[in-house]
Amino acid sequence: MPSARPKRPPPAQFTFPRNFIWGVSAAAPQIEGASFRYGKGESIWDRFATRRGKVLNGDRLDPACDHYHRFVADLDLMRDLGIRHYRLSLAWPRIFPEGDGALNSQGLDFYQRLVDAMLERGIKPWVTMFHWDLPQALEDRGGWRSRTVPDAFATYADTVVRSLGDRVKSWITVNEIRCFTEQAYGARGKAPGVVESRGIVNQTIHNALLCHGHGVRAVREHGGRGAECGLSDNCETVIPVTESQDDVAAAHEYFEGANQAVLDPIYRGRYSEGYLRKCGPNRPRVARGDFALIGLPTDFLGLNIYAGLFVRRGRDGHPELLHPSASYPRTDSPWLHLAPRALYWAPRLVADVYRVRNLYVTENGCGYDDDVVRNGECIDLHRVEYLRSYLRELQRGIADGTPVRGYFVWCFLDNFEWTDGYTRRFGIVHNNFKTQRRTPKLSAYWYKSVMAANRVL
Ligand code: BGP
Repeated sequence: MPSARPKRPPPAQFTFPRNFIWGVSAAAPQIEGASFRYGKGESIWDRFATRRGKVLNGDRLDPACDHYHRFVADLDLMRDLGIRHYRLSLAWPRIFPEGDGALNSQGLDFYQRLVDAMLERGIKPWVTMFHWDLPQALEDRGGWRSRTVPDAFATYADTVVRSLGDRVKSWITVNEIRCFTEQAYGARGKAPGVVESRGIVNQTIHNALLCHGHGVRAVREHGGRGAECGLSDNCETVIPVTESQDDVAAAHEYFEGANQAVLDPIYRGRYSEGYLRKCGPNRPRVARGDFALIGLPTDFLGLNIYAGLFVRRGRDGHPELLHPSASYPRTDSPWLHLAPRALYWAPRLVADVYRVRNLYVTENGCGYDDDVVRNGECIDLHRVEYLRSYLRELQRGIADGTPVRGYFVWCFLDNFEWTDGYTRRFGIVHNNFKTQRRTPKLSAYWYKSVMAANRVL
């Protein structure tokens, strides 16, 4: 006899959990413009961009998307696209032009107005305290090599949390430590673009970790009720070539080894023996109390995930890295080959290795140079397919139990894409940099429908 009870329909395929957070990301130096106005101080990126050959076509950070003057219209557009969560960053040199010392109240005012305008439109702010725009004045005093930066950051973090903490409840301390340390002091690709000894590079990482700790401390001290915080990390994203037990175990081992410098101090309150052995005489100088600060408990971990490293169990029994061939599909960013399974494996490995219970994908997206507006439309099919294939893997991970609570597309608007200037477009909204006209791309409308359905369509 068939039961009389009506059966509940199975959950629709590719559905995300209830209350899943959908959002978009951006960063102050990439969109605001007004680099030298309203009391803002120079950042290391403002300076770096003036150096010959550093940024494609000699592009500067001004006017970028002129978001400083156009934020009201940009937030209206966000609201119209159904965006309810926006990850933005604060420009440190807009608030403390010299990094420490005198406060520029116009800078704080700007962010007060911006956050108020977001809340009026039902958009929740997720605020990153630092997204690479170190005040140049601090670089002149040693930059990330020196503890001057964490000391100054402590005051900066206290100041921003005190002044915005009644309205901002989700804080991200710093964005992608390895990018503004290793790639900036150990390679010439990111500001300030100098090559220092390994010992100095390791010290820049340690000093960045101290800033993260101060960010957490500031949120605990001044954030008020319901305040949450975490880091946005660009850990090495490792993908087992096959999902056999052996390859998964190899990926696990590789992941642990590759991400110790940043995640061990934060989650385990120390550098691992293996890391210190690898550093040898170049190990960072650690002062008393550093790990207590760096290891302060956080509420979540943000992951910025784009490409992935393919690993298998090698013949010698060790994890073996496999390199994509020249014709492996890529975006227009040479480093960004397509690896949708990164969105399955990176959160899963982080959660397993470091026992993280709340994860957010704080960035995921792709850059192309040929997003053009024709007849009022920008048909970015490549981006729709990229996002769709990655999100399916994210959903698969969540269905398998990985605790990912939300996802933010990088990025809302085409913007100043660091050394790629205005050439590389990552936005779901097209920006014409001559007229500052915004045109939502096909991917923006597609993402709107995904957010509304809470499901990959
Ligand atoms: C991340 C940054 C973003 C964004 C993105 C694209 O590392 O946090 O700010 O720029 O990558 O990267 P890129 O400009 O290096 O292509």
